[in-house]
Amino acid sequence: MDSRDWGTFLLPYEQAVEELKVKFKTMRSELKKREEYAPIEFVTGRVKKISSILDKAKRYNVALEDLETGIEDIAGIRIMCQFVEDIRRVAEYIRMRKDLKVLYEKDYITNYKESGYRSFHMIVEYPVQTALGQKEVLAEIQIRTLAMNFWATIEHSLNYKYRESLPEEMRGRLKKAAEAAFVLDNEMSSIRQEILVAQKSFEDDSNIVSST
Ligand code: 0O2
Repeated sequence: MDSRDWGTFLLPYEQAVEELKVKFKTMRSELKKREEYAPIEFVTGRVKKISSILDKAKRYNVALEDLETGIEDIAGIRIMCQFVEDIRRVAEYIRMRKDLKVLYEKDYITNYKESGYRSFHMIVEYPVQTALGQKEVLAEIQIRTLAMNFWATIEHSLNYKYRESLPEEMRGRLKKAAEAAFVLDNEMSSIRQEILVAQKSFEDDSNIVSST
């Protein structure tokens, strides 16, 4: 493929990323208006770099003419949540949508990766309306907490810088850092839970006082 072919090949993916970003940002504002806090903190999206597509195709033995079906994360959306329990809720909202089809899910939170990576992935089929008609594209939606995102962003940039040559000791420390992020997530959830319980009992007490 020359650069012009790549340009047209990536067009529907760029459209899918732009549209899905708008849709999930809209979901965030809607939920924020309905409730006191939104389970979505922020949303980002990207189209995979050509060099990464080629790297992955080589790793998975995918021929250039099979990229559309063989590489599922050319279009990528990332949804960041405050709390671990928000992730399941957001995943459920996505399953209920009529504008995309969830093909399968990868739960790297329960089954975290060897590196320590945690995130919930959903591979979806999304129809884009192009000038030439409807085209189904695959997209990967990653749902994670702010702490999981903090870890993954730094680990990704260190791995990218040092490629495969990251010393074993560093990998071990990164894995420990991922555990620390997970402990932090659990502690934040537990603090929140206690605040909610205290709030509820405070509200119940004031209801009793006002009704007497
Ligand atoms: P980019 O293009 O740089 O954003 P793979 O993990 O890629 O060999 P698989 O099973 O297809 O194979 O992975 P999956 O589940 O589709 O996940 C791929 C994406 O998940 C990665 O994209 C990352 O965004 C994220 N990810 C997976 N494992 C790790 C990890 O150990 N550390 C970090 N930081 N991120 C991970 P790319 O390919 O890196 O994408």
